Parts: sequence; structure tokens; C-alpha cells
Amino acid sequence: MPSNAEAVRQALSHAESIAVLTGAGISAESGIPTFRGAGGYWNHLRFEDLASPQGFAANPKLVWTWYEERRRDIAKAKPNAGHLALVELERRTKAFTLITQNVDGLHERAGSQNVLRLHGSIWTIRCEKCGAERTDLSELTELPPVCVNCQGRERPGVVWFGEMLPEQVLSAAGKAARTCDLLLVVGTAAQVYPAAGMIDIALEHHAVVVEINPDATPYSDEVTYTLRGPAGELLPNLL
Ligand code: BJW
Ligand code: ZN
Repeated sequence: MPSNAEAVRQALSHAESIAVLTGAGISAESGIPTFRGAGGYWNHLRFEDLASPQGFAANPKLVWTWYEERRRDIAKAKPNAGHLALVELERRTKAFTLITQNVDGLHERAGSQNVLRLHGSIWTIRCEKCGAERTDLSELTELPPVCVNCQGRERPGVVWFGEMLPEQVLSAAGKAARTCDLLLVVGTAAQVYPAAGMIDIALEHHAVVVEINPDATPYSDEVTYTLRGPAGELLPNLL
């Protein structure tokens, strides 16, 4: 019997269309904490207070302080071997779509090209009043920042609980999940929808689905192959 890793290597080399769904776990080896689980942000912080429009309305300064700390940590972090392996996989695959829930931009910094960001970007800032968006990589001095056009309060350009995902991005992700031969699911607890629904779509369309995660997820028993371990070690080993 070939090992799971060998079978996945074969499947990857034969697939013409590959989609990848990534979550916080792929950036863990770059030193960025995940949300859930050991060492995750939400062990000591409540996500209702930090990642919801209600939490922001109640305490914009607290929410901005959390995002600003993360922006600083991410600016210092570097893409890891897992991010780089996905760049190489894209280079050698005919049709490749990287669907990420991450807002850190590390896939793009590693060199991935066809990236769909389901939950926005931590480097985008949006005015609540006039909707103007800007990219800002600098350290923010005033929290919350204020819009230069209309003096409105600005917020992080990310998608919080209860908010709609960007429609075109979600539709392109759904198409990639529907049409791929193989979906790699890397470093996500697969608990947040509609992102986790990409796995259901790929399974319904009979794609080979591979989960790469040190821990089990609600989808572990449904996928075709599970590879247990850190993405930065497992992904390079599959190429
Ligand atoms: C490693 C590793 C290593 C560790 N290598 N792996 C259907 C059913 C039930 C509820 C809903 C539903 N549809 C919608 C909902 C509501 C809600 C939802 O999903 N709730 C669930 C929690 C139940 N969804 C929404 O509200 C979404 N909007 C929406 O659906 O709009 C329509 C609508 C509106 C109103 C009402 C109803 C519908 C929006 C979701 C937005 C999520 N936003 C956040 C914050 C983004 C900004 C930011 O970064 O601050 O996105 S929350 C947070 O969770 C973040 C992440 O992208 C997301 C997913 O987390 P992820 O990536 O899975 O991280 P972790 O930490 O959970 O897991 C890490 C994994 O890595 C673990 O498994 C580790 O084992 C693993 N790991 N080291 C590989 N080295
Ligand atoms: Zn404005």
C-alpha cells in the first residue's frame, strides 16, 4: 500500500486543475498565531469582541489595538516553506487557484499569483462613512484612524462575523472548488462558513480532497486523504 503522502504526490502531479484552501495554520510557522486552539488568539480574547461589527462599534480602540499589534507582527514575519511550496505548485499546474481565509498577505509576498482573499486584507483600511478604501502598510499612530476625505471613522478592511464576503471573490472561489480535480485544505479548523463550504462543494463534485493539518477537523472523515503535521514540513515534501 502506498503511503498517503505518496498517493497525494501522485494525485498532485496528475491533476490539471488544483484549488487550495488555506487558513491561519499555514502562517503558524511564520510565527503568526492562529485563532482557535493552543496558542491561538481566541484562547485569551473573545472573538465576539474583536471580529464582529458589534464588537467594533462597542470598542473601536480595543479592536484597532489588536489589529495594529497583528499588523506589526505580520510586517516582521516572512513567508515559510509551506507558502513557498504553494508558489511552486502553482508554477507547475495548468489551472491553479489559491483561496485563502488569511488577511496577512503572506501568500502574495511568497509569490503566489492567483490568490482569492475571502476575508479581505489587514493592509486595507476602509472608511465606515464614505466607503473609501486605502492600502496602508505603515504603523498607525492614531487609533482609530480617520478618513482624510470625510473625517469618518476608519476600520480594518477585513470580513467580520455576520458580514458578507466580497461577492466576486466568493463566486470565483466557488467556481474553483466546483471545477478542480483536487482541493488541498491546509491549516484551517474548517469551522467558519462560507469558507469551509468550499470543501463541501469540492466533495460534491467528486474532487480528490486532501487535508493537511496537525489536528483533526470536522471534515477529516470525509476527505480523501489526511496528512497530519505542520504545513511547512508536509507541503514541500509533496512536490
Ligand atoms: C496548522 C499548523 C501548521 C496549526 N500547519 N496547520 C453556516 C453554518 C453556521 C454558521 C454560519 C454559516 N454560514 C455563515 C455562518 C456564520 C459565520 C460562521 O461561520 N460562524 C461559525 C463560527 C459557526 N460566518 C460569517 O459570519 C461569515 N459571513 C457570512 O456568512 O455572511 C453571510 C451571512 C451574514 C449574516 C448572517 C448569516 C450569513 C463571515 C466570516 C468572517 C470570518 N472572519 C474572521 C476574521 C477575519 C479578519 C481577521 O483575520 O481578523 O476570519 S474569523 C477567523 O476565522 C478569521 C479566519 O480567516 C477564520 C477561519 O479560521 P482558520 O483559518 O480556520 O483558523 P483557526 O485558528 O480556526 O484554525 C487553525 C488551524 O490550523 C487549526 O486546525 C490548527 O490545527 C491548524 N494548524 N498549526 C498546518 N503548522
Ligand atoms: Zn471617508
